[in-house]
Amino acid sequence: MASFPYRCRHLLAAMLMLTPPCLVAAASSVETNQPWWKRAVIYEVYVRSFQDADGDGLGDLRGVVDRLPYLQRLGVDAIWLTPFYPSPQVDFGYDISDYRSIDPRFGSLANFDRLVAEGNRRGVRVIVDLVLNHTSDQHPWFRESASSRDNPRADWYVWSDGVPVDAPSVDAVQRRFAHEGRAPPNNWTSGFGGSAWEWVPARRQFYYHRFYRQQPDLNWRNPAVERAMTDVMRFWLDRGVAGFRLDAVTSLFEDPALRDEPAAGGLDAFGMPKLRHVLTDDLPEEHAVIRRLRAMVDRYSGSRVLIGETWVDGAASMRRWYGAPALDELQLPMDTVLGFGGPRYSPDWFRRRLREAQTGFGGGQPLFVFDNHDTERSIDKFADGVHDIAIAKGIATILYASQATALTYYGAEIGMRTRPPLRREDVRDPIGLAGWPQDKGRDGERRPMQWTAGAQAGFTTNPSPWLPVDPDRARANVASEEADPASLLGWTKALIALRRSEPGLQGGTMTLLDTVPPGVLAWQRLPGRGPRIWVAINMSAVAQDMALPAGAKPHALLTTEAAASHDGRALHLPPFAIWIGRVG
Ligand code: TEU
Repeated sequence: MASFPYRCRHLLAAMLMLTPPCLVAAASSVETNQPWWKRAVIYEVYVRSFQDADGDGLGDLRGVVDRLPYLQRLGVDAIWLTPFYPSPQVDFGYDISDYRSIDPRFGSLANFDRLVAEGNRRGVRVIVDLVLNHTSDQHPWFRESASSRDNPRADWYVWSDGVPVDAPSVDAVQRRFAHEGRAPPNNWTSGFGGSAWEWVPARRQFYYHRFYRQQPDLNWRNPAVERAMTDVMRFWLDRGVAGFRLDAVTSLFEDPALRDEPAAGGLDAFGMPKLRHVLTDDLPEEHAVIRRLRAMVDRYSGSRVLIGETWVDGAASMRRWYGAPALDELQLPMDTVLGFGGPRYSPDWFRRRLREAQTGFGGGQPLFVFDNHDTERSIDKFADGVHDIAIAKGIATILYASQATALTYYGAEIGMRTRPPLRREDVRDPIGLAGWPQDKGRDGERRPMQWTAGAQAGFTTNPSPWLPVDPDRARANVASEEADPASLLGWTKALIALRRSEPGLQGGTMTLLDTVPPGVLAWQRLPGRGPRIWVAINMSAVAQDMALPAGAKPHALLTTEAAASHDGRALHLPPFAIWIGRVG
């Protein structure tokens, strides 16, 4: 079990909360019958940016092995590794050209096996990212498929003859993407710029790509594709992975009739009409495939887990991704609405969404996530410029003290900031090149991990890392925050330790509290056994008093340095303070 960063020696001091964030209770870990992933903390390692062990300026698998002790200290149960497979790196590994190997830039299969073994020794499981929706255009499957209309893999991707360029259905936008007298078959757009259709002269046909043109979509209506991908999954399961994070999993299928999608109004960052993706995303055909993949994974021992990148817009769709009520599809579809949909740091939004996750997911286990390699870091999204760290502590509290599996992203625990490039010539992410200046791409949230305040932040010895380290490393880095219990890292460690040790934060039920002062988000955790817990977050810049239940015997477990306290009848919450405790 992770060691606690600090303890309160005297109960009185603890009750008065005069000290920095203070962990009072240190009960030993509670045994539960739940599968490991239900109470897990999962940590996304963006491999390119985490730790460079060989000095080439790019993170690698040996680097991750070197940092396992840190992850263990933090209390991480599993890491999700972003793609490390051989790849042309057009989309930094999400364009895979060989699913059963390691790109030499990141290491070797021997390095991978060592990471799994060392990780297991330290209680850190390894989850791999798997891209089922598309391959690289350099994958042998696609090269073969693109070579003619009658090769053995001719039907492995989504091909179309298109339509005559002068057909009445063809609009001006489609006409721009015409070749040899043929226009794309419909108005579908790529999420990464331009038409979703790319012409291949050898076949005199277009192929569909939801993402870059170098990422052709596989044809999941072809059972051979499913068989091939199932074999890939077995390959990694046999090597000991704890599960998969399934990339873009909601877009495996497209409308077989290739009908136009309705316009959503306006233009995207690349100048294409915005569409409602009702015919290329979240189609019902998906679910039979996911059920079969889940059944296969379930035949392995050790509760292997399927995590889904599920950008869907509400609980009804989430229930389908769990396969409710049977719960025979993804164990952990990401709740992207809670984590990425919120407008600002205010209780109403979170109260509604947390309640929805508790009651609206058909019994599925929520997976909360606020940060990843595709989106602005949550600290920048919610910060007010004055109370940034206090706000980040509030987000961490929602993540770790609610009844959900927690998914975090490297650097969130130290308050790393989003730092997009200032000049177009510095951009590495092709989205930023195509979308500049409206969309600067995703480099900003992918900067090297800040281990120290040193020249290359302890990430690499190379003077030119693949993305420059952020000057903010002097303020936010592991070395200084590990030494400071009042830091964001100190708070995060204490939260995770409490989550592991306190029965009230494991299992049981979670109820949002409605009778709270303005600006306060609070909930109750009621375990099967043991005292109930209250978690109260003052999200406002005004001090608030919150009444305790009659007869409560409040006992603080963890509070921020803002000296949240109680007098037996009410919690006193200074601006942005957080109080977690037993209320009897
Ligand atoms: O992202 C899928 C996804 O929906 C993205 O389009 C996301 O909305 C976008 O990156 C925001 O700018 C996954 C991966 O997480 C992403 O890194 C890949 O680029 C993408 O799939 C293609 O594989």
